[in-house]
Amino acid sequence: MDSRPDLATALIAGMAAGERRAIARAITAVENDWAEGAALLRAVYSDLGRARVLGITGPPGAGKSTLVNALIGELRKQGKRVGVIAVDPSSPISGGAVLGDRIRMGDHTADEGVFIRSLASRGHLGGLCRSAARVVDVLDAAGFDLVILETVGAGQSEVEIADIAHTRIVVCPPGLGDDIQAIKAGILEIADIFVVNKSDSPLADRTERELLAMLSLRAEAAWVPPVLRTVATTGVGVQRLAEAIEAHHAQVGVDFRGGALPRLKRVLASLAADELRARIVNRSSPELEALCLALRQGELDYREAALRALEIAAADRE
Ligand SMILES: Nc1nc2c(ncn2[C@@H]2O[C@H](COP(=O)(O)OP(=O)(O)OP(=O)(O)O)[C@@H](O)[C@H]2O)c(=O)[nH]1
Ligand SMILES: [Mg+2]
Repeated sequence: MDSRPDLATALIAGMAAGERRAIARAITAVENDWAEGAALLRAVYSDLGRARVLGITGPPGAGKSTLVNALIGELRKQGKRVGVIAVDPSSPISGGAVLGDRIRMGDHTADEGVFIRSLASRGHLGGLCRSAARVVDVLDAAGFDLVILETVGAGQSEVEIADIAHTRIVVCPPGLGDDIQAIKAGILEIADIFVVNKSDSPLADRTERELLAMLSLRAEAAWVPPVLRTVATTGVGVQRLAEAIEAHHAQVGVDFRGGALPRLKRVLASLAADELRARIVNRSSPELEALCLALRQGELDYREAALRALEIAAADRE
């Protein structure tokens, strides 16, 4: 008899009781595509969608983790339970040490209402977007009111991960100079709230002005992203940030799963792309190898070869 569904049942019960070990184990199971992970997600699926997902992204060292740490303090004051997923962090939240796959948070380690997990992008089975989406589901099922997703950088994968979030916060530290242009091209368009963190720096005024100037070029919309100043290390401005998150939530609504079709389509495209990449890159197939040779010898152009690779991967249902 397969005992894995039983294990999933035990994990769900443990999660409902707020047991950290059960939550950690469930996350590991879904991350690694274990059978009990799949059983667990199937079992909880109809209960999902209660947690609000907050995406926090921005360049390395912008102060995202410090801000998350401060924000958790604010949310805990309101009695909310908070899950945090830090994607590929180069520096740990609140200056703690990365211990295995967990990050120790200086201020909130002992708090039962807070759960923090890091997700490494390197060497990961499947794609990061899929992992992040599944871990969000586990924390949602575990009853966290808010799940915060911290991602680094301004690349496409951050935009994809940010699509999972209901409210997207882009952290812009002062003194980015021309880098703000690079951010502009990607994540500026997806921001619901801008935060000029490290606003104890004299360069913060300029960054704020630049962001406001960029925003003035945006088309009129029901929600105008605010530009907020914070000093994450001291907590200045964090209460206003929590209020802005609440305001965005009230304006945009909670029905994310049913309500935002274009966004869900993008999430689906990322998930499909992850799956496709895994099939093409990780599996050995004589057909794919022949295709690579044909491409190298100029018998096919890239687009033809890519379309052929799609067909081969689609037929691969291992
Ligand atoms: N002066 C000042 N320093 C800050 C502020 N917020 C964060 N820092 C410092 O900036 C450094 C980077 O902070 P992190 O919170 O690790 O930044 P991060 O964006 O999470 O970094 P990565 O996850 O590595 O991309 C740390 O030394 C923080 O103490 C702030 O508001 N003012
Ligand atoms: Mg960080």
